[in-house]
Amino acid sequence: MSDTIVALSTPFGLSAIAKIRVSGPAVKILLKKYFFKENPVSHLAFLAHYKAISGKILDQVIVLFFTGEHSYTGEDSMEIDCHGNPLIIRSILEDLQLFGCRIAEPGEFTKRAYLNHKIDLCQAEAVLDVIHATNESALEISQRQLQGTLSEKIFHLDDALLSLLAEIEARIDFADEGLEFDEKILEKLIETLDKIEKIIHSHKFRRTLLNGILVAIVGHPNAGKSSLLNALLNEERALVSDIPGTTRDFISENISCEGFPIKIIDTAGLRATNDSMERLGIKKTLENIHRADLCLVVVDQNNPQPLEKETIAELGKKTCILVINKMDLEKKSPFLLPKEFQNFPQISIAAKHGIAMDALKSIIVKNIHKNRLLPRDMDIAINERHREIFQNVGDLISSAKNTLENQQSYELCASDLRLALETLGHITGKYNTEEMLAKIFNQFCIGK
Ligand SMILES: Nc1nc2c(ncn2[C@@H]2O[C@H](COP(=O)(O)OP(=O)(O)OP(=O)(O)O)[C@@H](O)[C@H]2O)c(=O)[nH]1
Ligand SMILES: [Mg+2]
Repeated sequence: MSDTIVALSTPFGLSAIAKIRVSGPAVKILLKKYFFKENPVSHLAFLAHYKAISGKILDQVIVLFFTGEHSYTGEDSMEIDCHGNPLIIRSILEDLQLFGCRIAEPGEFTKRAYLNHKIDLCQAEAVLDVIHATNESALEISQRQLQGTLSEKIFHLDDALLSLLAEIEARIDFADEGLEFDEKILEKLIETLDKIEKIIHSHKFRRTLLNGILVAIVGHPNAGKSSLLNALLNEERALVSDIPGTTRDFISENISCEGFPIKIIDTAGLRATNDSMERLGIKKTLENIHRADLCLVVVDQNNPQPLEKETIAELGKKTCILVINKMDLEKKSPFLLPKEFQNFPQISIAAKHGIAMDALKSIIVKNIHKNRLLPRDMDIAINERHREIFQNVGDLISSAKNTLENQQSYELCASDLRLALETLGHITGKYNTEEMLAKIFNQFCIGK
C-alpha cells in the first residue's frame, strides 16, 4: 500500500460541487507542494487555488485533510472539493496522476480501511448496502451493520467457541487426571448452534427487505386500481380514466406502511379481450400475481364481476385482501360478493377520494405479521456470503456436538471447533484470501 490513490467520489457530470478523494503516503507532500501547508491540521478545511504542475490554475477549491489515525482509510487522506464541471474534474485527476497518484480501483478506499483495521469485512460489505439501499428499512439495517451489529454477534460467538475449545483442550491435556465429561459443554454447544440458526434465518428476509414486500393491485378494468395506487402514494402517478383497459404495462413504486418497506404494483385490468396489447398486459398481471407476497383484489361495489379460472387459480395460491371500491357512490343494489372472494379479509374504500387508506394499510400490516413476510425487530440481514459461512460453521459445531454426545474423542471435537473458529473468521475478515477480497470489493464503485 505504498502508492497514493485518487478518485472522484461524486457522480461524474455537471454538478454544483465534485469531491476528489486522495489517500496514501504522498498526501502530506501534496499538501505542501500544492497548497503550501507544512503542518496541515486534520479536519480543518481551507480555501485554495489548485495550481497544476503546468502552472495553470485549474480551479478554486476547498481542501480537507485527515490524518491517518482519524481518516476513513487509516492513511493520510484529503478531499478536494472543486466545481462540478467534468473539464475541471478531469484536469485535476490528470494532474494528480502526473504528480504520481494512481486512479483507485473499485472500493479501494474501503479496502484500505479494512486492511488498516478501521472496519472489518462485514462492515465493509455494509458500506455497499448503505449506498444501495432503496428503502428506509434496508437503509436502517445496513447502517446498523456498519456500526457493527453483525460484527458484535460474531465477536460473542468467537468468544464462546474459544472458551469451549479451552475447556475441551484442558480435558485433552489433563486426561490422566480424569476430568469428568461435562454436560455443560454440550449445553453451550447447543446454545451456540441456536444462535447461529437465528442469524442464518435473517438471510431469508434479505430479499424482501431490499426489494420491499411485493403487493400487487389486481382486479377488473375500471375497478379503481390505478386510483388506489395514486391514493397510497399520495400523488397522481398512474393514469386514471373511465375507459376500461387504461393501464397496460404495470407500474411499481415504493411506499412505507407503518415502517414496513412495500413495493406496490398497479396492473392491467383482468378481462377477456381481443386487443393484443391489452392481452400482453394481462399476461404480465398474472406474472405479477405469481411473484406477489400479497394481492389487493379491487372490485367496484356496483359492478363486481367474476374473474377467469386462470386468475382465480393464481389468486388461490396467494394471500389476498378484498378491496371494495367506490363506497362514496350510492349502492345500486346489495353488493353480491363473488364466491371466489368470500374467504378474503375485506375492506371498503373510496380510492378516488383517499377514503379508508389508513385502515387498508393496517390490514396490509396485519397480513405481513400473519404471514411472517418480514419481522418487525430485525437487527441484521446477512448476505449470501455470510449465510454460506455460517452454514459451514454450524455444520462443524454440529459435528463437534455429535462427537461429544457419543463421547468418542475430545481431540476430534476440538479439531472441529478450531476449524469452526477459523471459518467464522472469514466473515469479519480475520482470515481472508485475495480471491475473497476481490469478489467483495469489485462490487463497489470507484471512489468508495
Ligand atoms: N366515485 C368513484 N370513482 C372512482 C373511485 N375510484 C376510481 N374511480 C373512477 O373509476 C374509473 C376507473 O379508475 P381507474 O383507477 O383508472 O381504474 P383501473 O382499475 O386502474 O382501470 P384499468 O387501468 O382500466 O384496469 C375512473 O373514472 C375513476 O375516477 C372511487 O373511489 N369513487
Ligand atoms: Mg389502471
